[in-house]
Amino acid sequence: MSGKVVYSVCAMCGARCPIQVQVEGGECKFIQGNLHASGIKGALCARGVSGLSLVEDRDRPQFPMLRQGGRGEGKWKRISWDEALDLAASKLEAARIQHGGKSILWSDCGGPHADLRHALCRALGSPNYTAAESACAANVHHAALSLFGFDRDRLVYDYRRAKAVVLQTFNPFEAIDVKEVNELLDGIQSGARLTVIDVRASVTAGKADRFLMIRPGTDYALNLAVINLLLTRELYDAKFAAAWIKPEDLEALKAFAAPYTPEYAQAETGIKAEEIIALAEELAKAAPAVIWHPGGNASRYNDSFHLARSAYIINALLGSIGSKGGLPLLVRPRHLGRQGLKRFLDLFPQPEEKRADGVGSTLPQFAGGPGLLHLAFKAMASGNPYPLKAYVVYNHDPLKSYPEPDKLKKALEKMDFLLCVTPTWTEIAWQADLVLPLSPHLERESALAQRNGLKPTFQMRARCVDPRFDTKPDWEIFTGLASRLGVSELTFDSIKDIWAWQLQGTGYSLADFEEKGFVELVDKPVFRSMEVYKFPTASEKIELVNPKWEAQGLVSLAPYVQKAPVPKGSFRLTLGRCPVHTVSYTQNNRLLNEMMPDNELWMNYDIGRRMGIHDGAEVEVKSNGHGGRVKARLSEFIHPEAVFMVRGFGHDLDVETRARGRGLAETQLMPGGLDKFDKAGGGLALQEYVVRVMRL
Ligand SMILES: Nc1nc2c(c(=O)[nH]1)N[C@H]1C(S)=C(S)[C@@H](COP(=O)(O)OP(=O)(O)OC[C@H]3O[C@@H](n4cnc5c(=O)[nH]c(N)nc54)[C@H](O)[C@@H]3O)O[C@H]1N2
Ligand SMILES: Nc1nc2c(c(=O)[nH]1)N[C@H]1C(S)=C(S)[C@@H](COP(=O)(O)OP(=O)(O)OC[C@H]3O[C@@H](n4cnc5c(=O)[nH]c(N)nc54)[C@H](O)[C@@H]3O)O[C@H]1N2
Ligand code: SF4
Ligand SMILES: [Mo]
Repeated sequence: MSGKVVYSVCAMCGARCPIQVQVEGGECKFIQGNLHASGIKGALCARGVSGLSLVEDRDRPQFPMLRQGGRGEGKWKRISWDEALDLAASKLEAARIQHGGKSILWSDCGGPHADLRHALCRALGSPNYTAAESACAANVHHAALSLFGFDRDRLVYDYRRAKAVVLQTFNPFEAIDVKEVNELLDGIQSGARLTVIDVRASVTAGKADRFLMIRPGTDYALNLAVINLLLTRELYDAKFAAAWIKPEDLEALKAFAAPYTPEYAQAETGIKAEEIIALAEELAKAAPAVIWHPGGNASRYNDSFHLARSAYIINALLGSIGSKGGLPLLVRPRHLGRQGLKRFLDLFPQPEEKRADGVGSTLPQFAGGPGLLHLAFKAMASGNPYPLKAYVVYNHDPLKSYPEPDKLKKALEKMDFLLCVTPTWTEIAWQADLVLPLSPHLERESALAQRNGLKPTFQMRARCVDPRFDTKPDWEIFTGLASRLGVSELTFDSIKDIWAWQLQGTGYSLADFEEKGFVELVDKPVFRSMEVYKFPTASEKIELVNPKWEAQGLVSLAPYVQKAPVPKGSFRLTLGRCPVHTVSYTQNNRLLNEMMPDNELWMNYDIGRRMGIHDGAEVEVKSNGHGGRVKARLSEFIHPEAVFMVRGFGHDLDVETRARGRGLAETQLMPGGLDKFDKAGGGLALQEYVVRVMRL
């Protein structure tokens, strides 16, 4: 092919896979996974490919827009970038001067390219940098923190060398990260036994050696039974326990787990006791090359924090924490005696003000991390602990990804200034005072990203084609704001200057990225030794009982609370992903909309037929008087107590011409949802809803 190959990074979801794009005459002709990246193998998912259709998409915001009418009225005036950046800077400055930097709330999609933005938020003196974590993985993060003293991303999943893998509430063959999919397939090919625990037969379940269909919301009972078996049958790794678990904690765990026999779990979960015993025995044989995945999006139930803890505890009992084929420790450049990318964030002191969401103050057990956005919304509505006055939203839509959008819209009225930086229309952007249109990833560069793992890597997002409309890359927007706000440390004239600054002291230069678009700091995976390792907890061991949590009256070993059976005609609402859409981002994408324009409500075939519901028939779904209509999809392969919906549908903005009016928004089914929150884990409980389904 003529033209050139540009190496870059996908941004159609948070996985940020390395890609390569064939560019000819200023157009993207072909896109694939970066062939040099060993975990990618040239592959991309459908959403990655659909990045191409964003380029010419006229449904997206095409120039900076200033609100004219009331919030959400949709009256806009086109302004120039200079005017837009001047205005944004002056509004942020006004908030800072009148109410302090802390009055600025920032929410962001996060991810490995976020350093520059996070640094700007800090430079403004705001402690309130957040991401959608409390609707995603906060419970897993905090489970890891409470046991190991570090975040969940400090452990890697070594699928390739695993002998047994358990995926629970986790569906990686549809909730895709290309590298993870490839590594898991490699592991399976090398003989790893795969167990999938799900309420329905997902694509991942289709690849399992053992599929356990579980009653929705009862997973914790299952895990406690597995812990019980490992301890009572002495299937656990006594050497690992002696090294890393305090004897009194192990005793406490034994006593705690004693009532949770396999028979108890069978009665709760519907999974046969023999199956549970067989699983525990199989894992003990495969140990320590075992992965019991603690879950991705764990904002589901009241006990999701404890479920994630129990998964980690099972790994610890099997000795797989820190082990090859299990969950080895993350490797950073410094573990290799190398210097990582220089961080913009480190240029600014951490603001002394307390966070508006209470993380680190009224919630002292949580530290660092991206905060708890739903609690920041509470602060926005109440003005407590202090008034929030300006809200910056980057690549994220809390009006689709958090429950109770109407409540949130009301709180937004209190903002003096709402700024949205986005490549596509979002509900929140529609409410904004100022919309800054971001160039989609194929049209922009971003600051370099450091990907830690078994092979630390620096990756570069390069521009494949020039911006189509009057849009700008992220770095231009944020350095433009920085220069106007007098933040000289973040004022750069070109992306090359930014990259060169980040690379200072690393031993690499820009030329090193030409060949592949990334640089790996080592050739082979590195496994850190556990011999000399100390966990960063008070006891330097794994804290099955964590004093910080206990001091807050939060029990570390929490009893399982039985799930009541659902009444006839009612179901537990379960949610998830499909392979061709990203959260609420892609429903209006031309290619993906063609593949899947609507979501459906999965329900059990026999139950549906008994209710007189046909496959494909429209049904009414209601939760406490809230709800809407959606098509039923009858399946033999879903638990009779569950219904399941792919999330992110039900868009109603006129500007989203393809997605508008298609499917049902699951957030309609979560009345009171912003308050269903677990103080121990920080995550929302987005699946604690019983819905009624009615034939029309
Ligand atoms: N295609 C695609 N891939 C994605 C994303 C995307 O939007 N689209 N998003 C990315 C993000 S942000 C995340 S956090 C991850 C999420 O990744 P996952 O958490 O794996 O995704 P989900 O589909 O939400 O949930 C996984 C499974 O949990 C099952 N489940 C629901 N309730 C229960 C229950 O009570 N018990 C059990 N055992 N199972 C249950 C669902 O049926 C579903 O198959 O995916 C990432 N990858
Ligand atoms: N009810 C309910 N709520 C949920 C979930 C659920 O399953 N059910 N899942 C939760 C989870 S796991 C997560 S991670 C959050 C996600 O919450 P969000 O981050 O808000 O979800 P997205 O739909 O990925 O992003 C929203 C918008 O940001 C822009 N955008 C986001 N990421 C990118 C990007 O990388 N590149 C570009 N170019 N634009 C981007 C797009 O305009 C997109 O429409 O939602 C959570 N909320
Ligand atoms: S998993 Fe798919 S959408 Fe996500 S970054 Fe990779 S290719 Fe893009
Ligand atoms: Mo997520």
